[in-house]
Amino acid sequence: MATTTARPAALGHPQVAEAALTRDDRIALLRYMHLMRATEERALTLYRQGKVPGSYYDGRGQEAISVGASFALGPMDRACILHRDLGAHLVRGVRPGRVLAQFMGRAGGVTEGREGNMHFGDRELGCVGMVSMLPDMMLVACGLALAFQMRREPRVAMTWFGEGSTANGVWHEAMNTAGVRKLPVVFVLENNQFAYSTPNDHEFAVDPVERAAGYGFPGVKVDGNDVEAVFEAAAEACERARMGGGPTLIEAVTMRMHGHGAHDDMRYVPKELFEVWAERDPIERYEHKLSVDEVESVRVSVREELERETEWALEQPMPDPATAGDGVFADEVTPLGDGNAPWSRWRNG
Ligand SMILES: Cc1ncc(C[n+]2csc(CCOP(=O)(O)OP(=O)(O)O)c2C)c(N)n1
Repeated sequence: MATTTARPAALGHPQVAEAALTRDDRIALLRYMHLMRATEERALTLYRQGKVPGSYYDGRGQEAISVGASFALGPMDRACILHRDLGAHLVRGVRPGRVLAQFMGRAGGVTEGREGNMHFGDRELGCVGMVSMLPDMMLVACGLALAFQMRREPRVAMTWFGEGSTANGVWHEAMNTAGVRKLPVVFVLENNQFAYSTPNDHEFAVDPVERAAGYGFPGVKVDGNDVEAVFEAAAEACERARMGGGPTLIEAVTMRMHGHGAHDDMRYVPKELFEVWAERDPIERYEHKLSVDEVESVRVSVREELERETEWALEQPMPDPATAGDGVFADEVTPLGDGNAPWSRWRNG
């Protein structure tokens, strides 16, 4: 159960019928949120023990967004996942042990020790490794969506980013490209109130969700601490994208409950603001939707799974330095103009 990718029963390919969540779907949503939190808590402990090199970045308090949005995707869709969105990796089937091994630079990690806790993604599960914390992944998602559109495939590309990205030029380029070409792409803006230490009122004069209309597509604002609200908005956006209706910008309003990274004590966050958001914890809120027994069984199974997965991750060796170059470059170079070059299919008709 732990390693399977639960999909909402109502969501089948090629089109989304309606976003009706079953009881099992709801249990899966809670389970993935718990799994994300437990994995990140464990990663933080490993970081403090000196086992995770560099800094460490998590998505504490934002679990409903990556879990709810990615739950609306089908197996053939693609996800460009950022550093606050571990839930999306888990929903797509990445085991927590591989994530922990990844953070520790072990051979059992997703990139087999070639990277730390940022730029990883299991391509076979449709997860694209992160290029940057800023909006560059929006353009990667646009590229994927353009390929789906050209091949007439009913597939969707989804990506996440913080509200700080909306002040970066690439954000506007991606919004424009998606709007002009009506790309099957879903942009999930995680407004967690701060871009590092910069608060919302120093980031933009107009709520960025309103900008979507200026680029010719819908912008939808949802409670980012309500996993079902995020899922419903994402399912609708995916359906529109699959039907040829183009992109959607979803603004999910939330709060970053940890510092920007493990090195940041977030002393710039007003205590009262933090307390208000602590009352809106997405996991605690969602637990009220399920029975006491269901909640307890999710908690116990996640706890047990994390123990097993941590043990497995710690057993993984460091990578063999002789393999450092493996997979970094393509084994064979295809000369330009060769019939096998990816673009020649389009150019030669
Ligand atoms: C082009 C560029 N500028 C600045 C940075 C440094 N930086 C990394 S994340 C970040 C803030 C991002 O804020 P936001 O987009 O709101 O995401 P959050 O961290 O809040 O999830 C900054 C300034 C960077 N990595 N790249």
